[in-house]
Amino acid sequence: MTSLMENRIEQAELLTDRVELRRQVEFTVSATPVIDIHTHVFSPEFDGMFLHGIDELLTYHYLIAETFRSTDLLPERFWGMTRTQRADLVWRTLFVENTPLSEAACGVVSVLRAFGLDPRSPDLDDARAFFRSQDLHQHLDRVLAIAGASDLVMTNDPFNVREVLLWSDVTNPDHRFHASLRLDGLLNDWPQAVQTLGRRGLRVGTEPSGPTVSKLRRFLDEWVARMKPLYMAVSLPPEFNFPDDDVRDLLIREVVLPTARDHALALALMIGVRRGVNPALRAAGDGMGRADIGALDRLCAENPDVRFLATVLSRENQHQLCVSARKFNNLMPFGCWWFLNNPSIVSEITRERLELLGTSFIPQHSDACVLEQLIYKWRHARVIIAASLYETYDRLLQSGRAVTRREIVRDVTRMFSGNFRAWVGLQQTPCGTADHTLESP
Ligand code: RAT
Ligand code: ZN
Repeated sequence: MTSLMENRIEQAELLTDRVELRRQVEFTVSATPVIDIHTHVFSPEFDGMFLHGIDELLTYHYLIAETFRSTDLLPERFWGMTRTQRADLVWRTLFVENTPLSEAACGVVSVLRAFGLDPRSPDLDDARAFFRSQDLHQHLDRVLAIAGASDLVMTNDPFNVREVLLWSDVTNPDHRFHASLRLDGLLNDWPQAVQTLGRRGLRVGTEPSGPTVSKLRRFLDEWVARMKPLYMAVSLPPEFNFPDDDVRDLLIREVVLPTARDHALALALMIGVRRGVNPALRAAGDGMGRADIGALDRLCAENPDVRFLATVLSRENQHQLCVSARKFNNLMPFGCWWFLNNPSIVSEITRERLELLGTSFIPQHSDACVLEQLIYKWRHARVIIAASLYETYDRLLQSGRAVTRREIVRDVTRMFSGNFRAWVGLQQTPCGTADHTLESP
């Protein structure tokens, strides 16, 4: 009897009308809180590293690269300017003298509109006055609420002198901000790492042998204890290989993977960045290349007891990453990274992932460096994710199986937070998502 009734209720809830289906998907995707699993936003306790406001937004390296395409200014002149002068130049070049069509420029427009500011303003006076007048903590709450982000993961670098100093003062960071232990400093420039560690009194040999490995294991243990990271992470060049006969391979095998096992920490691999292609542009001068996904396959196959998160920077690698994830259930694809974070490519990748992996992936991370970028990165991402998901449900409907609203909520929650929580063992806290309720429009 009960199951008959349940069946009837379930039938009544089936979304068989396409217009209603689209409405429900769009609503659910826009209202479901997300865990932003990779950002460069710091919590306010990290004094000087918590970036926010219009000048930081405009001097984002994505926009700096674009500014150089529309001005003859030499990089050294640009770097000789103050932050305010740089922001003025970017505004004039990309927003006044040109139409802000690129994704990064359009993002600034979305942020300004979210606060009722004029994106056609000839100067930054009003925007600066607005951001100056905000109470920082209220502003943070407001931005997170608009972005619908319940939690953020920072990028925390134990090789960054400035950050290391701050960690000794940060005792009680905002509970919505979580750490990730970034290993670029260890894995991507070993000679430099030897020097940095030496300056901190940790003498390690240039050829990492037994004693050096023990010291490095202790070094990471200490940082794990201090940061309590949700995962460890490294960005890698397109040439990354596994196995390999270089120092990085040895460090991964002897130091990083044992640390991952000991602390039950996932390892995030971000593959495909070619640093300093044009060094004169500094952070704006990084490029990319196609990676060998076979290396990732071999890493996952050799280490079935370690969970890997992976994102790859080349569009050409995306399909193969999905196929690898079908082979290895210790591999979680995440995000549309950096140069991929454009609507056309996010749409393609998200549809490809839904088709190959169902909901067993993490569709996006923001990579935001400046607080308010969370607004546009998530607003824009949600529009594309909703469209891709609607298309997928619609195909299912045409095949003969409708979904219910409850199933949509379950699916979106899994992709926006559930997969990540399960992967890194992050419990739901009572305060984490209290503000977000899924009331139908
Ligand atoms: O995506 C970016 O904004 C890059 O500048 C990097 O931060 C990259 O995401 C990284 O984490 O190395
Ligand atoms: Zn990043």
